[in-house]
Amino acid sequence: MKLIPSKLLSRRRQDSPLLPPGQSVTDDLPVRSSGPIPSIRRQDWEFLIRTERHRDHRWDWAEFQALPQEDVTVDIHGGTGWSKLATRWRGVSLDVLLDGVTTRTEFAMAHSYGGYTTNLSLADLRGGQAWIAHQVDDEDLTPEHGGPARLIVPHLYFWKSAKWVHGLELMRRDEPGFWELNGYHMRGDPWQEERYW
Ligand SMILES: Nc1nc2c(c(=O)[nH]1)N[C@H]1C(S)=C(S)[C@@H](COP(=O)(O)O)O[C@H]1N2
Ligand SMILES: [Mo]
Repeated sequence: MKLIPSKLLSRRRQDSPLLPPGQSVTDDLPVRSSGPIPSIRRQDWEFLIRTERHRDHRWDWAEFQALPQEDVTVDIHGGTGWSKLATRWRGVSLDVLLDGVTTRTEFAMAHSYGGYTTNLSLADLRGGQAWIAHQVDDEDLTPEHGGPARLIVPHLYFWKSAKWVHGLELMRRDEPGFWELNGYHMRGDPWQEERYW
C-alpha cells in the first residue's frame, strides 16, 4: 500500500472533478440508518408499485429475480459529505418495473419495510438512473445495508436510496418523505449541493 500524505490526499480529493462540491471520499460503507434494522424473509418480500389511481403492480421474490438483471458501477454521495467511488450493484432497473405501469403523475414516494419514506420524481427513477438492487460487490445485500433489496438512485444523495424498499406509491403531487420533512432537500442533487431547503 502506498502512503500518501494526508494533506495531499485531502487536497486531491477536494479538487477532484469526479466529486460533487463539499464531498470527500470514504473507502468503507458504514451503516447509516435512523431506526432498527427490519428483518424480511425473501418468501415474505414483495415489491409493489401503486399508481395514483390505486392500481397495484406486484412482484414476489421469484418474479423479481426472473426480471432482467443489470450490473452497474456507480459513485454514491451521502448528504452528510461522504462519497464512495465505483460501488458495484446488481438489480433490476426501474425502467423495467415501470414499463407496464400507466400513470399521469410525475411523483413517487418510496416506502420501506420499517416505515422509512423518501420522495422521488419519476424522471429521476427512469432513464437508466435507478435500480432495485439485491447485491453489492457480488454479495447479497446484508440486512444492515438494506437486504433483501434496496433502491439505488446514485445521481441523487444517498438518503434517496431507500433500504428495505417495499414499493413506490405514485402521487398526484410531490410530498416530503422522512428526511425531507426534517429539512433535507426535496430533490437532493449532489452536483447542485441540494442538501437542505
Ligand atoms: N429504510 C431506510 N433507508 C435508508 C435510510 C434509513 O434510515 N432507512 N437511511 C438513508 C441514508 S441517510 C443513507 S446515507 C443510506 C445509508 O446506506 P448504508 O447504510 O447502506 O450505508 O441509506 C438511506 N436509506
Ligand atoms: Mo445519509
